[in-house]
Parts: sequence; C-alpha cells; structure tokens
Amino acid sequence: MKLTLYYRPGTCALASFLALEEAGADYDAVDVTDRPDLLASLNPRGKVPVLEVDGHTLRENVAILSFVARRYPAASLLPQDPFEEAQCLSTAAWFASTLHIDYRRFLKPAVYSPEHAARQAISAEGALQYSRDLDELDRQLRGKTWLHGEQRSIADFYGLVFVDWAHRSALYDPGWTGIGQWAERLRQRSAVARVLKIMGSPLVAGDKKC
Ligand SMILES: N[C@@H](CCC(=O)N[C@@H](CS)C(=O)NCC(=O)O)C(=O)O
Repeated sequence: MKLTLYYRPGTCALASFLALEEAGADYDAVDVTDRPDLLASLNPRGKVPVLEVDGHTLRENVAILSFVARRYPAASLLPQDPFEEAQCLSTAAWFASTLHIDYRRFLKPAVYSPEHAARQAISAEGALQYSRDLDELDRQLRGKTWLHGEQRSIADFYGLVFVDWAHRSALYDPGWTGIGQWAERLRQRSAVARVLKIMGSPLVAGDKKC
C-alpha cells in the first residue's frame, strides 16, 4: 500500500502525521507550503491534511486517524473496548468541530465578517472559547495518563495540535498542569519527537499558524 501524507508545518496535519509515525507506517510526507496547485488538485477545499492511499485521497483528520488506526491494529491507536473507542472518536469529533473552529475564529476572524470592528469581537470571543475548551481538556486530563484507554490513542495525537496552537499564539495557560504533564509524556515518545521536529512544533510560543 502506497501512502503519502500532504501537510504544512504548524497545521492540524500534525495529528495525522503523529498517527502515521506512531503506527510505524511506511509513508511519504510532502510539505505543500509552496505548492498550492498540488494541494488544490488533491483537495478542492485547499486544506491539509490529505492522505493519499494508493492514488485515492482521504481528507479530514478524523477520517485519516480512524483509517490509520484500523489499518495498523498492532499499534493500538484506538481503545479495544467499543465504548472506549466511541469515547475516543467523540473527543476527536469535539476537537474538529469545536476547538479547531474556536481557534479559527480567533486567528482568522476575516473569514466570518468583512467588518473590522466585528472581526475584533469575533477574534476575542474565539480566544475566550478556545481557552475554555482547553480548560475542559485540562480537567479531563488531570489524574490521567492518556485521554482514553490504557494507551495513547488518536485522541492524544489530535489533542496535541491544540496545545501547539495555544503555545504559538500565547494563549497557553501554565496552570493547565493536566495538559502540561500529558503533553510532556507525549513529547518523550520518539515518534512524537520526530514529527514535532519536522512540523516545527516545539510546543513553545512561536508563529501563529492554522
Ligand atoms: N476539518 C479539517 C480541517 C482542515 C483545515 O482547516 N486545515 C487547515 C490547516 S489547520 C488548512 O489547510 N487551511 C488552509 C486554508 O484555510 O486556507 C481536518 O481536520 O482535516
């Protein structure tokens, strides 16, 4: 099976990248930062990540993560128990539908309004909601090693995207000790460290990207 991940550093493609690397998959990774035509040919929405599977394209992190977990069962990227698995997918859906969108409102308010004053309000509200989202994530992580099940899962990889973005945009709260310890646990994993390096995501303050 030929797998190619198309990504841009600093983006939510980090989640899919981490899953492929942790799965031990044999894949190519292509940075499409300066290749908008290539990206447009793979995804008319112009968004990363895209996973090409034997010439067929798969879009959306939730789908890519689920595919990688099922394609590489030995890597145990989803909990075994069906209810825990559903909880894991529930968290992934929450990330895609809520955290990503709140951050987008914060970072790209122009998408939502042509009015300068309205944009400021949209951005401020996005930042507020994003902080609340991460408060919730922090509460979920307190006293736990991983988000779901006994091992790291696709939810943990996806969650790291939002911690990275919080660092990049100075929205990170050092009081999030649940998040801090969990992120450090992830960072200690060699596969995670490799991908964070390629993605330029040291999990410290830096350029805003989304
Ligand atoms: N729900 C999608 C979101 C994809 C997405 O918004 N990707 C961003 C990067 S984080 C992107 O490529 N944006 C390009 C743009 O909006 O121009 C997923 O999770 O795969």
